[in-house]
Amino acid sequence: MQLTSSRKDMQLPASQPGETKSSIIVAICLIFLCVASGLALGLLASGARLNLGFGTSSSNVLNVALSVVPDKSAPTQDAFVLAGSPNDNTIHAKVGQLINFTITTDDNALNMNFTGSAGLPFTVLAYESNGTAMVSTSYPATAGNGMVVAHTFTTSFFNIPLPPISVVTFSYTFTKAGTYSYHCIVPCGRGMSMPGYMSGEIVVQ
Ligand SMILES: [Cu+2]
Repeated sequence: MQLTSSRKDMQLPASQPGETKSSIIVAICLIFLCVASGLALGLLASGARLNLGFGTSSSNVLNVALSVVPDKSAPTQDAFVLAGSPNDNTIHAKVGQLINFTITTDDNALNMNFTGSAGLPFTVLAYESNGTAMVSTSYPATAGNGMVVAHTFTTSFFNIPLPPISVVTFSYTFTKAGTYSYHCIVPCGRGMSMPGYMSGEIVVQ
Protein backbone atom coordinates (compact mmCIF):
# COMPACT_ATOMS: atom_id res chain seq x y z
CA MET A 1 0.00 0.00 0.00
CA GLN A 2 2.80 2.35 0.77
CA LEU A 3 4.40 1.62 -2.61
CA THR A 4 1.27 2.68 -4.45
CA SER A 5 1.02 5.87 -2.51
CA SER A 6 4.67 6.81 -3.12
CA ARG A 7 4.29 6.07 -6.85
CA LYS A 8 1.42 8.55 -6.79
CA ASP A 9 3.71 11.09 -5.09
CA MET A 10 6.35 10.67 -7.79
CA GLN A 11 3.92 11.33 -10.58
CA LEU A 12 4.66 14.67 -12.24
CA PRO A 13 1.71 16.96 -12.44
CA ALA A 14 0.31 17.07 -15.93
CA SER A 15 1.00 20.41 -17.58
CA GLN A 16 -2.06 22.47 -18.14
CA PRO A 17 -2.76 24.21 -21.47
CA GLY A 18 -2.66 27.60 -19.65
CA GLU A 19 0.88 26.94 -18.35
CA THR A 20 2.21 26.09 -21.84
CA LYS A 21 0.79 29.37 -23.10
CA SER A 22 2.54 31.41 -20.37
CA SER A 23 5.86 29.63 -21.07
CA ILE A 24 5.63 30.71 -24.72
CA ILE A 25 4.89 34.32 -23.65
CA VAL A 26 7.89 34.28 -21.28
CA ALA A 27 10.11 32.95 -24.10
CA ILE A 28 8.91 35.66 -26.51
CA CYS A 29 9.53 38.33 -23.86
CA LEU A 30 13.10 37.03 -23.34
CA ILE A 31 13.77 37.16 -27.09
CA PHE A 32 12.45 40.74 -27.20
CA LEU A 33 14.68 41.68 -24.25
CA CYS A 34 17.73 40.20 -25.98
CA VAL A 35 17.00 42.06 -29.23
CA ALA A 36 16.29 45.33 -27.41
CA SER A 37 19.47 45.18 -25.30
CA GLY A 38 21.45 44.27 -28.41
CA LEU A 39 20.10 47.35 -30.17
CA ALA A 40 20.82 49.54 -27.14
CA LEU A 41 24.39 48.25 -26.91
CA GLY A 42 24.85 48.84 -30.63
CA LEU A 43 23.64 52.45 -30.30
CA LEU A 44 25.91 53.01 -27.31
CA ALA A 45 28.87 51.58 -29.19
CA SER A 46 28.30 53.81 -32.21
CA GLY A 47 27.85 56.83 -29.90
CA ALA A 48 31.10 56.03 -28.12
CA ARG A 49 32.90 55.83 -31.46
CA LEU A 50 31.49 59.24 -32.44
CA ASN A 51 32.63 60.76 -29.16
CA LEU A 52 36.12 59.30 -29.55
CA GLY A 53 36.39 60.76 -33.01
CA PHE A 54 35.21 64.11 -31.69
CA GLY A 55 37.76 64.09 -28.87
CA THR A 56 40.83 63.10 -30.83
CA SER A 57 40.35 64.79 -34.17
CA SER A 58 40.68 68.42 -35.23
CA SER A 59 38.42 69.68 -32.42
CA ASN A 60 41.16 68.78 -29.97
CA VAL A 61 43.66 71.05 -31.69
CA LEU A 62 43.70 74.79 -31.09
CA ASN A 63 45.59 77.04 -33.47
CA VAL A 64 46.67 80.26 -31.79
CA ALA A 65 48.09 83.10 -33.88
CA LEU A 66 49.73 85.91 -31.94
CA SER A 67 51.57 88.94 -33.22
CA VAL A 68 54.10 91.02 -31.40
CA VAL A 69 53.09 94.50 -32.47
CA PRO A 70 55.78 97.10 -31.74
CA ASP A 71 54.62 100.46 -30.35
CA LYS A 72 50.99 99.29 -30.42
CA SER A 73 49.46 102.44 -29.02
CA ALA A 74 52.47 104.45 -27.90
CA PRO A 75 56.26 104.35 -28.36
CA THR A 76 57.88 101.33 -26.61
CA GLN A 77 54.50 99.86 -25.72
CA ASP A 78 54.92 96.62 -27.63
CA ALA A 79 52.07 94.14 -27.31
CA PHE A 80 51.06 90.52 -27.85
CA VAL A 81 47.97 90.75 -30.07
CA LEU A 82 45.73 87.74 -30.65
CA ALA A 83 44.54 87.29 -34.24
CA GLY A 84 40.90 88.34 -34.58
CA SER A 85 40.85 89.87 -31.10
CA PRO A 86 42.67 93.23 -31.12
CA ASN A 87 41.73 94.23 -27.57
CA ASP A 88 41.85 90.96 -25.62
CA ASN A 89 44.84 88.66 -25.86
CA THR A 90 43.46 86.01 -23.47
CA ILE A 91 43.89 82.54 -24.95
CA HIS A 92 41.12 80.04 -24.12
CA ALA A 93 42.07 76.35 -24.29
CA LYS A 94 40.91 72.99 -23.00
CA VAL A 95 42.75 70.52 -20.80
CA GLY A 96 44.53 68.00 -23.04
CA GLN A 97 44.13 70.16 -26.16
CA LEU A 98 47.12 70.46 -28.45
CA ILE A 99 47.82 74.16 -28.91
CA ASN A 100 49.74 75.09 -32.04
CA PHE A 101 51.23 78.54 -31.48
CA THR A 102 52.29 80.77 -34.36
CA ILE A 103 53.92 83.98 -33.17
CA THR A 104 54.74 86.66 -35.70
CA THR A 105 57.20 89.29 -34.51
CA ASP A 106 56.96 92.46 -36.54
CA ASP A 107 59.62 94.13 -34.42
CA ASN A 108 63.13 94.58 -35.82
CA ALA A 109 64.70 95.55 -32.49
CA LEU A 110 67.74 93.50 -31.43
CA ASN A 111 66.88 93.69 -27.76
CA MET A 112 68.78 90.90 -26.02
CA ASN A 113 70.98 87.83 -26.30
CA PHE A 114 68.70 85.06 -25.08
CA THR A 115 70.15 82.87 -22.34
CA GLY A 116 68.91 79.45 -21.36
CA SER A 117 66.83 77.03 -23.37
CA ALA A 118 63.34 77.17 -24.84
CA GLY A 119 62.03 74.06 -23.03
CA LEU A 120 60.10 73.01 -26.16
CA PRO A 121 61.15 72.29 -29.73
CA PHE A 122 60.39 75.29 -31.92
CA THR A 123 60.74 76.48 -35.49
CA VAL A 124 61.88 79.90 -36.65
CA LEU A 125 61.07 81.36 -40.04
CA ALA A 126 63.30 84.41 -40.23
CA TYR A 127 63.17 87.18 -42.81
CA GLU A 128 65.92 89.06 -44.61
CA SER A 129 65.96 92.85 -44.27
CA ASN A 130 64.38 93.10 -47.73
CA GLY A 131 61.40 91.04 -46.51
CA THR A 132 62.38 87.78 -48.21
CA ALA A 133 61.61 84.73 -46.09
CA MET A 134 64.64 82.59 -45.27
CA VAL A 135 64.47 78.83 -44.86
CA SER A 136 62.59 77.74 -41.77
CA THR A 137 64.87 76.27 -39.09
CA SER A 138 63.82 73.73 -36.45
CA TYR A 139 65.44 73.84 -33.03
CA PRO A 140 65.39 71.26 -30.22
CA ALA A 141 63.97 72.09 -26.78
CA THR A 142 67.49 72.71 -25.44
CA ALA A 143 68.21 75.42 -28.03
CA GLY A 144 67.88 79.16 -27.77
CA ASN A 145 70.98 80.11 -25.79
CA GLY A 146 72.80 83.00 -27.46
CA MET A 147 70.02 83.70 -29.98
CA VAL A 148 69.48 87.39 -30.63
CA VAL A 149 65.88 88.14 -29.78
CA ALA A 150 63.42 91.00 -29.92
CA HIS A 151 61.12 89.38 -27.35
CA THR A 152 60.24 86.04 -25.76
CA PHE A 153 56.99 84.16 -25.20
CA THR A 154 57.42 82.87 -21.69
CA THR A 155 55.29 80.86 -19.24
CA SER A 156 56.34 78.72 -16.27
CA PHE A 157 56.41 75.74 -18.70
CA PHE A 158 58.44 77.14 -21.60
CA ASN A 159 60.46 80.15 -22.67
CA ILE A 160 60.40 80.63 -26.43
CA PRO A 161 62.85 83.11 -28.04
CA LEU A 162 61.31 85.44 -30.62
CA PRO A 163 63.97 86.77 -33.02
CA PRO A 164 63.36 90.10 -34.77
CA ILE A 165 61.14 89.92 -37.91
CA SER A 166 60.31 86.25 -37.62
CA VAL A 167 57.53 83.69 -37.41
CA VAL A 168 58.04 81.21 -34.58
CA THR A 169 55.96 78.05 -34.22
CA PHE A 170 55.74 75.51 -31.40
CA SER A 171 53.12 73.30 -29.74
CA TYR A 172 52.11 72.65 -26.18
CA THR A 173 49.34 70.81 -24.29
CA PHE A 174 48.22 71.88 -20.82
CA THR A 175 47.33 68.86 -18.70
CA LYS A 176 45.67 70.75 -15.82
CA ALA A 177 42.96 73.38 -15.69
CA GLY A 178 44.08 76.80 -14.57
CA THR A 179 44.92 80.33 -15.58
CA TYR A 180 48.51 80.63 -16.75
CA SER A 181 50.19 83.93 -17.48
CA TYR A 182 52.47 84.53 -20.43
CA HIS A 183 54.86 87.40 -20.80
CA CYS A 184 58.06 88.63 -22.42
CA ILE A 185 61.24 88.50 -20.33
CA VAL A 186 63.14 90.93 -22.56
CA PRO A 187 63.35 94.50 -21.24
CA CYS A 188 61.65 95.81 -24.36
CA GLY A 189 59.93 98.98 -23.23
CA ARG A 190 57.21 100.51 -21.13
CA GLY A 191 54.72 97.90 -22.37
CA MET A 192 56.43 95.40 -20.05
CA SER A 193 54.57 96.68 -17.00
CA MET A 194 51.22 97.33 -18.65
CA PRO A 195 48.36 94.81 -18.60
CA GLY A 196 47.70 93.30 -22.03
CA TYR A 197 50.94 94.57 -23.54
CA MET A 198 53.91 92.22 -23.30
CA SER A 199 51.76 89.85 -21.23
CA GLY A 200 48.49 87.96 -21.25
CA GLU A 201 46.74 84.88 -19.91
CA ILE A 202 46.02 81.35 -21.06
CA VAL A 203 42.79 80.09 -19.50
CA VAL A 204 42.66 76.27 -19.56
CA GLN A 205 39.34 74.62 -18.69
CU1 LIG B 1 59.16 92.05 -25.23
